[in-house]
Amino acid sequence: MRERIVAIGGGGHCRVLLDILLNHFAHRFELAGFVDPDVSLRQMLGISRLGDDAILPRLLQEGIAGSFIGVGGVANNSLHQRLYHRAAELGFRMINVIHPQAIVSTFAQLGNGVQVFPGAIINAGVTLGNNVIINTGAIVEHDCRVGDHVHIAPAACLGGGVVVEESAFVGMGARVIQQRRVGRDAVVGAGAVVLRDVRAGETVVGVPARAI
Ligand code: JB2
Repeated sequence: MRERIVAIGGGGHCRVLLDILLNHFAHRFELAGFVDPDVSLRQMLGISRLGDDAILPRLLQEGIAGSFIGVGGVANNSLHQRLYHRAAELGFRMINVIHPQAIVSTFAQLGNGVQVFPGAIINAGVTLGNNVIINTGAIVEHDCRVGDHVHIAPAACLGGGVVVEESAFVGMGARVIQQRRVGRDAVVGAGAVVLRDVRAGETVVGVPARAI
């Protein structure tokens, strides 16, 4: 039997997730709809808006037991993080959405609510926490440790053994050389090249990356 699931958030990030689920996982999941506070939204890719977050407990009671966070956010993971905690606390099973054309080593460990987009590569020995986004074409080299709620944006690259702590954001096309650490809540700007550790809460940009 297919698992009934609901998307939380119905913007651009959700569109990519719906596309993956509808095209590749229709045999496993039945998309009941999405919840979003924007009342002007009706449908996305044929999937209906069911209401706002207030209806989530009722959906659970109706047997919609699975969910995923459809909000990505750029440089700010707070909404993505808050919605994940709320859904998990309510009791939803937070599903992983892994595009079949992503390469994920069988020697990588993935948490719950993990999203891996087309063309991403995750090599052996990697650990991804809960609610992590590895966006389109991003590379996570061997033995990286990526904390909860981290977002690695499209085409970003983490060298071997990099640690990205909870809720940090690595922007599009950024590169972090091997063995460096990106601290909790830090932001690495698009295209930056990180040669030294980035402190918690710090924003770095440029080549080589410097704090701003
Ligand atoms: O509290 C909320 C809430 N607040 C905003 N609950 C729920 N369920 N949904 C919420 N939203 C909704 O998230 C907004 O009403 C809006 O429909 C959606 C955010 O859509 P948006 O397209 O603005 O952002 P996104 O996070 O889906 O996509 C951004 O981040 C991605 C990683 C975009 O910049 C994309 O281009 C990017 N790829």
